[in-house]
Amino acid sequence: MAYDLALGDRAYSSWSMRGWLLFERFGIPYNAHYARLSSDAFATLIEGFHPARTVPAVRFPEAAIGDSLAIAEELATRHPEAGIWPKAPRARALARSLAAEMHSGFVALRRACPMNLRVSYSSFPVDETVAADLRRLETIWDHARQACDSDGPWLCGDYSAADAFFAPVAARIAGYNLNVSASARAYVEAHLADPAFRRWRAMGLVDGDDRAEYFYDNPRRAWPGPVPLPAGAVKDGTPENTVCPYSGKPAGHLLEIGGRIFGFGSAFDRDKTVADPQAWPEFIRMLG
Ligand SMILES: N[C@@H](CCC(=O)N[C@@H](CS)C(=O)NCC(=O)O)C(=O)O
Repeated sequence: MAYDLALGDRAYSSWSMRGWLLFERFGIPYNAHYARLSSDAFATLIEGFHPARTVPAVRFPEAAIGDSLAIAEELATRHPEAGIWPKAPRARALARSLAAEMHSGFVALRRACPMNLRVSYSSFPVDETVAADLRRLETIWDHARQACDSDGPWLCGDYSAADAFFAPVAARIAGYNLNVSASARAYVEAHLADPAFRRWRAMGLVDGDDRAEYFYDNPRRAWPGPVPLPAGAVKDGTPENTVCPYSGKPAGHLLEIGGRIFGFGSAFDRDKTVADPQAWPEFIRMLG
């Protein structure tokens, strides 16, 4: 069964990103319901998940709940096969501790550098409290990787909820070009290249107007993650496909890539694909 999942602005809502990654990254079925933060639509959406009052929120058959850490634990209990927490006791204990520290900590970093997936600054000076948060991240990330003998990119072996919890931190380090060690930067790069992260960001780039309060006047640079394949929305042309690869709806909204035309069931599905074509397995399969 698919759970109803309430989420906010993809570009700015770091807790929504964590919640969504828990479903998307671990193959747990969901129906996503989005509303922009502080909108009337958000108030209506969250009312439907009472008593939750923030996103992410999930409707389980017995109760609706908010709070990303509670959602992670509840999903892990309901779906033990999904691998939300590592199986090995040491890795599992550390992954839980990492997610909890993220959930309750790093206040200076979170305040000074709100997540904004639409921009990257070439320089963003930070004070010593933010620098201390960055040093703490380096310490716990290095410790986890060593203690868990992680030979891949993630903290405690395979991707776990701990990594989902740090994905928005990786986005902040990338977006604000924050100074971290080589090993921390490699971990950030793994997030930026992760297809699920890229899908969330691609949606965040196209799901509404910029919110000025999340932007600073600092000099900007290109987003430091993988460079998307060049693609664009077009009005005219005959698509190679007849139905949308995501929704199965008629392929009426057109995209051009490398001289080829493909159609999608909505402008949003087309635009999220334009934003990062390689992030979408259904589209890549169609592209051949
Ligand atoms: N501790 C919560 C924090 C969730 C949270 O603060 N979500 C924000 C969006 S990033 C929200 O829903 N804000 C709307 C509001 O406060 O009205 C969690 O882990 O999920």
